Amino acid sequence: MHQKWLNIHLLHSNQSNVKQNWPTAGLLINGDFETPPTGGFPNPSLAAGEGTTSLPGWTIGGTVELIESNQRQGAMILIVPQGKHALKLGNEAEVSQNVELEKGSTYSVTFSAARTCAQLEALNVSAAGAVATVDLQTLYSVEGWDAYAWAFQAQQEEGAETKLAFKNPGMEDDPSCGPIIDNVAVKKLFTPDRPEELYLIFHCNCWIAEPLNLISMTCFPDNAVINGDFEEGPWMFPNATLGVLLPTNLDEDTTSLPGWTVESNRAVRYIDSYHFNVPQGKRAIELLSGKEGIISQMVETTPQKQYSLTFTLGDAGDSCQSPLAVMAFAGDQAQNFHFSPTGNATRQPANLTFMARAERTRIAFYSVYYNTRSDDRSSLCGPVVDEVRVWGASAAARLSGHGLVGLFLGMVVLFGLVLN
Ligand SMILES: [Ca+2]
Repeated sequence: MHQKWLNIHLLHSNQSNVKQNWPTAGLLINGDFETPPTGGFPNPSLAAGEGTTSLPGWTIGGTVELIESNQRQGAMILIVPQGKHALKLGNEAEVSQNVELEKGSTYSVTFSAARTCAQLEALNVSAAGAVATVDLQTLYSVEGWDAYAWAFQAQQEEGAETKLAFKNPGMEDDPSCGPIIDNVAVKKLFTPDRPEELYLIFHCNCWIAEPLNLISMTCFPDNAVINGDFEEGPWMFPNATLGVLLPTNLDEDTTSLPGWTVESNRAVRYIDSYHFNVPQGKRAIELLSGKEGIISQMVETTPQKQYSLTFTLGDAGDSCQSPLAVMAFAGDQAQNFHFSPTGNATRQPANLTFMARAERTRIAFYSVYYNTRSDDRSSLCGPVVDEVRVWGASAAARLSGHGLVGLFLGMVVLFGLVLN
């Protein structure tokens, strides 16, 4: 990944004015709430909201409660996503941390959240004048918590700090209810450049194996999709066994998944190759919740020109019950692709051709089915997409009819050029 270690200065907001140098990505100060407050962690047998008077690294507003794993609240055991402690936000309570960020850059914040009561619970995340409400009503995993990501653009001048805040927007009848947060990290996002367009004579991708792509030259615009490999995205903890959920960002200017929009009210899951099957590289997207989990991108196209949308369809390896299928859209074309790999394969290629009608064409994906895992029958799962590309197809079609001799002559020339 892009380990460019710019400094993010984090301020001990309620402790001292000592600034720390911090890398571009990682846990906030006491982002896991495992640093004991002065006087130690509160006694978990105290009534809700009592005992938490200070929180290293954070500024508290309203009633917050440091909770401990296995702590009970009535008949319920409170969920601590990571380690031994997490933070519960009471009615309209807020916790915030000041972070020094690079103005104009996009940052993604990753955090774990759980709800406590079987009521509507939500979490407001805000920074730099932007705010998002993350709906915690849907449980995506049986663990009872999930990791989410949300992105914002840093606005503060150099030397000034951005307040990153989490707030419980609700007024529950039961004040002991309220969302739990844990594991808060930020990452500066890098937006991959739009793929270069090379107008040379022959396109070797269509004809020869991948190692020779080094000399790939095209006679039409190459892949038009940004971040089609999904390799750039939000921070993921090395132990992120549940992946990271990407809630809708349809109404927002920024996205935790550069190039892409989650345009549905349900989230999609960002997965890594350490805990899931990923078709290519280290990251991919698992589509959840059928039509309620849609990712899309507007790609640049030339009107009246034919294109191919190609992508890899996969199985996340998370015991997802079949059938798995993806509905793919490109302009006015739509087609579903069932995942039916041969042998032990965990991936298969898919291709949808379309005629561009405008200078920008929407491509989109959702899961055809509403899948759950076979082992617990309730965690949401689904097909995986990766390696999304849009190729100009007309030139490839012409080549397939008449261009073989020319292709090989051209390749000889290319090899000559490369050898020189
Ligand atoms: Ca990938």
